[in-house]
Amino acid sequence: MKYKKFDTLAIHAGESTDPHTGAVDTPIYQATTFAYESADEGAERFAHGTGFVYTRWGNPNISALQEKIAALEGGEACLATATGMAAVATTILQLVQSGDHIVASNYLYSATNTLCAKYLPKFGVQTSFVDTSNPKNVERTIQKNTKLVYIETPSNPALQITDIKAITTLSKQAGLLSLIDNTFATPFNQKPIALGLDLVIHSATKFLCGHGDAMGGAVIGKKDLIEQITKGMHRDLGGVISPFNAWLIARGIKTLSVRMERHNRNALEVARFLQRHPKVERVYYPGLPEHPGHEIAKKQMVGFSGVMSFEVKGGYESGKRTVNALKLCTQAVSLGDTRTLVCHSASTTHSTVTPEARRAGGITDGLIRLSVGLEDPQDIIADLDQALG
Ligand code: LCS
Repeated sequence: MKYKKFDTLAIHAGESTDPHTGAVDTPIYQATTFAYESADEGAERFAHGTGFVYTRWGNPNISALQEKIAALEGGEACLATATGMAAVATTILQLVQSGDHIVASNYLYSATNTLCAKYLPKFGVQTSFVDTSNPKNVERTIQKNTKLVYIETPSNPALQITDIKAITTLSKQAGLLSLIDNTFATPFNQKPIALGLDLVIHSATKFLCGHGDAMGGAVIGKKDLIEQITKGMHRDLGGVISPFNAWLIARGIKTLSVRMERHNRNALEVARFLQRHPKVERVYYPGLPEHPGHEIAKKQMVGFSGVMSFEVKGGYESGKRTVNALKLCTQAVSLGDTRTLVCHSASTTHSTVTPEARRAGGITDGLIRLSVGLEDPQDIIADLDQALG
């Protein structure tokens, strides 16, 4: 029987009972290489990809994770990678060639921005960064040699919202591939493939894993595109996820629904508290009606996820002082963990981005990013209150 509901798929998709022991979910196949009975069988595996050969080419735990993520995103296939950046880099490098052009959001995760702005030009690929919250900016930036459009919504760390449907429509009209980083939303809150987008990318290190204990990435889309990336750049560049990390992330995803419901609820409560606080200049959370992307977010998201940013009055020093005074919320990069993580963006995650690019991406000096965890929201609020005070 084929199950279709999200909660059921999160638990059952990709899992298989071990035929040798009856272990109910996929055991960990901590192996680099897989024996074949004869040279003919080896030749068959190499030629047609039937069975496993070498973990850089595939492994039962990686397959299990890929099947689970593809099912949740509603995509035909998925490639799981060692990190989110391995997914971003491998995908883009496979799809472009010298002379191509990319249109991208001017508020991408910092390493994705660096890849497009600093490294791709070395291979003759140029990127135009535009404010994709207005799709007209994308439309007017498309050139004859544009190959793909790359968006991130909600974006890291300032939570800008891009209209996925509008980007899909204009990409299709122009014959371009459309890509989205869906890390912040997760497939629980947002399903870009159902809105027509070609490829969905994740840092699985975040909410998909959910527990801050494994790095991973994923790209999901049509079978032929995923196969092209898998059999192309991925195998040769080698950004392969370890079987143990694939297993940990697959385990994390089993509770994705319950965790995301709680992340959504806690974050909304914390955002409302911060919005009322006299020391807070502004709160960036798409769940608040005052957010400029709220109406679009409401249209394309089930919930608004667990990450927000807020600006404290007093700029850079005040931002640092506030995070230093927190006791329950942990100062650390990353997001999507069970515990609340907090980070002063200008001095940490975005310190390598030029100040101009930072400002263009909405990252002001006093901006604090908060990944609201699964603790009791009253305890999180009390900690923020004492730190701001
Ligand atoms: N995409 C987004 C939206 C991200 O937030 C990150 C990492 C990545 C891609 C890359 O994923 P990774 O290779 O780390 O698995 N974001 C981080 C952050 O905000 N703080 O530390 C890492």
